[in-house]
Amino acid sequence: MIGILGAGSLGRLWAASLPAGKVAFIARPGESPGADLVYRFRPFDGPESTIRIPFLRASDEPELLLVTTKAGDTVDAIAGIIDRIPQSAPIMLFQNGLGSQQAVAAQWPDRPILAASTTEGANRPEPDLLVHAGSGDTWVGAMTESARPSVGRAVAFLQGTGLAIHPEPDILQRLWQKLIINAGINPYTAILDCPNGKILAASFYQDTIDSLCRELSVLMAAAGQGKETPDSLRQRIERVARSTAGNTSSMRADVLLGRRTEIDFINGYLTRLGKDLGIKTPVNQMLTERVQQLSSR
Ligand code: KPL
Repeated sequence: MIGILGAGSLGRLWAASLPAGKVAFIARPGESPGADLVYRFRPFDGPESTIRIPFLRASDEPELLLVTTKAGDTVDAIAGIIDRIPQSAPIMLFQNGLGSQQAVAAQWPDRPILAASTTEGANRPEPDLLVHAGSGDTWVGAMTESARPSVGRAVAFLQGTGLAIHPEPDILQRLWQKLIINAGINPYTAILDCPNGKILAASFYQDTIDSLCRELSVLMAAAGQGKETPDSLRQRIERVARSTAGNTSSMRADVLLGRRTEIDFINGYLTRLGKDLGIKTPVNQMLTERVQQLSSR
């Protein structure tokens, strides 16, 4: 049995892709789901179907936990249900950005804590409709040395789902690569209230992106994540902005829906890291504050 904590788009995508009867959502304390979670699933290719996923019963012992909550909810959400998870079950974290994964690993150092980085695209245009918009890859690696032996077991559980999953010896590096892209696209789309591709022609973006990429390049090197020039980071960010030009980023979507954004785990994480390492990060800080103001309105 695989338990899933967080019934958003990604949690529902994994639930729909795993064999029926092998997966259950985990209710948070205070939630008392009477019935199964039922939703329509529109796969990448193929006909739409109805998915019915039960909630974990008191007698069920998950062998693997997938955590698909928002970054800011993760520690509290896990704390609420950790007593139901056997000590040996790998806990796989799917959060965007960085900071929440380290917080979980620090809070439960004796648990096998893994992190995943995924390029699967899923969204919910209606509350009970899940669309698998783009098929991608998911990489899984250990957040701590002691979790390394659990990676193979966790990956094996998720193989055969139709979603491509791979073990990753250096998951932190993958999370950093994604962080750079998110740091250079998401706040601009939220502040400018536009799809990803439209940021490129905006003067606010053009006036600040080079300074942002200089900060990212210095932070990456100081964090032991290798040397990349500001120019090559900018090119990477712009390639993704162009290839996802019509997308509404997750951060813009959060602002539009009045939800808390993940800015504290993207540019906010980079700002905190800069403070810890004595590196100035005025552009990351400005972007963080501007997005925080948007979502507090
Ligand atoms: O990951 C994304 C996000 O929206 O969070 C990008 C790559 C910007 C695609 O929209």
